[in-house]
Amino acid sequence: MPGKDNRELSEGIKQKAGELGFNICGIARVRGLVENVVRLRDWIEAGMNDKMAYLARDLDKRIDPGRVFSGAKSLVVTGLSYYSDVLQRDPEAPLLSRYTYGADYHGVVTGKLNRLLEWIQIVRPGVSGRAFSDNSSILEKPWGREAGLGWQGRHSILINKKIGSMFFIGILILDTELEYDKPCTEDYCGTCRQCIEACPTGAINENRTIDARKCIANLTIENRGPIPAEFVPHLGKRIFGCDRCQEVCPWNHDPDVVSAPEFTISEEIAGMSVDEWKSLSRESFQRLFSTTAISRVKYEKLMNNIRDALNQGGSL
Ligand code: B12
Ligand code: SF4
Ligand code: SF4
Repeated sequence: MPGKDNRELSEGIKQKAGELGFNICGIARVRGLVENVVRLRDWIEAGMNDKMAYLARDLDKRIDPGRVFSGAKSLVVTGLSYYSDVLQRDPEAPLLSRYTYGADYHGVVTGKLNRLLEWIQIVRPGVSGRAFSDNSSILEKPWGREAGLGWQGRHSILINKKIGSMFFIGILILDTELEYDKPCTEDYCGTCRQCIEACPTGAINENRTIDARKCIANLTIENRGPIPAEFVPHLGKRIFGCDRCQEVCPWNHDPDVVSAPEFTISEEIAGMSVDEWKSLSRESFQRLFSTTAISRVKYEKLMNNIRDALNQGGSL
């Protein structure tokens, strides 16, 4: 396929991605991200993946999407913002992390990517692709950097200069050549260390990785067991995920962004009081959260988190 067609298609993909609601989109050539191997292996050997065993498996696949999808040539990397000014109203209520507001992002992002793929297949028949968003162990943040979308801050999250860091990464792997963006090689953190200083549990390592054994996001979601007693006093009312390192980041203070309407918090959840959270029934849990990312944990885990975060002791 001549270069001009690749350029036109790449421009068309970015335009279509914008029409589908994605805030940012970049394109990278498939390769093995070998520069990540040492850091990744050290992280796993130190046990920093905690109980997320899948992160330690098939490292060759983790760094090379060519081993995940045969014939892979290009990666379209997208960002969909979940930044919102509308937050929970009761300042005493247990805190949800903002990425849980609204619909479960896995389906929203991959749904949009599949529509983008259908459009690509009309323009260039015969192309195959696969959509991912946090449903594989592909190194999504390094791919965001590779596609020119931004840099990984000291808190390890991908930051874009325009929209900050509160966005989901989506990846569409394609078996066709495209025109590629320049990787982001800059570091716009400068001398700032606010996220490291603000992290309630000291989970941020100096080499821009996170010790998941200490991270509240892991302790309240992925780690299905009880939260170790030493971390309970540091939860600060958080019951599902944690936004602290992103909230203090200057790049999130005034992002130039309109977040996806799918991620607006519902009136009912936004208005829940401490007592309503404490007495949340299994039925209400199902009704309120079955279509959100909170359905990732069982009712019992959420109730234990609520108990820990409110520091009540005993069981709910
Ligand atoms: C495991 C995981 C977690 C774990 C571990 C977090 C972590 N930072 O590793 C836990 C459960 C703690 C977690 C928490 C959160 N997560 Co999470 N998580 C993932 C997941 C599945 C894998 C990340 C991973 O591989 N970690 C292992 C480490 C070692 O890899 P890494 O962080 O990518 O860093 C590597 C390189 O970047 C490199 N590196 C860093 N800087 C530099 C510089 C140079 C020069 C080089 C060579 C390398 C390098 O070092 C590492 C080794 O290669 C990804 C989805 C995916 N498949 O990628 C989502 C993902 C990273 N999570 C996401 C989100 C939203 C969150 C939370 C904000 C949710 C919340 N509010 O609670 C928090 C943020 C906590 C934090 N500060 O990171 C988003 C981030 C979006 C973005 N804008 O970047 C992702 C991309 C999911 C998605 N599709 O949107 N998460
Ligand atoms: S999400 Fe919270 S606990 Fe995890 S690194 Fe960021 S501030 Fe620390
Ligand atoms: S808080 Fe500062 S150091 Fe941390 S990611 Fe943001 S700019 Fe970088």
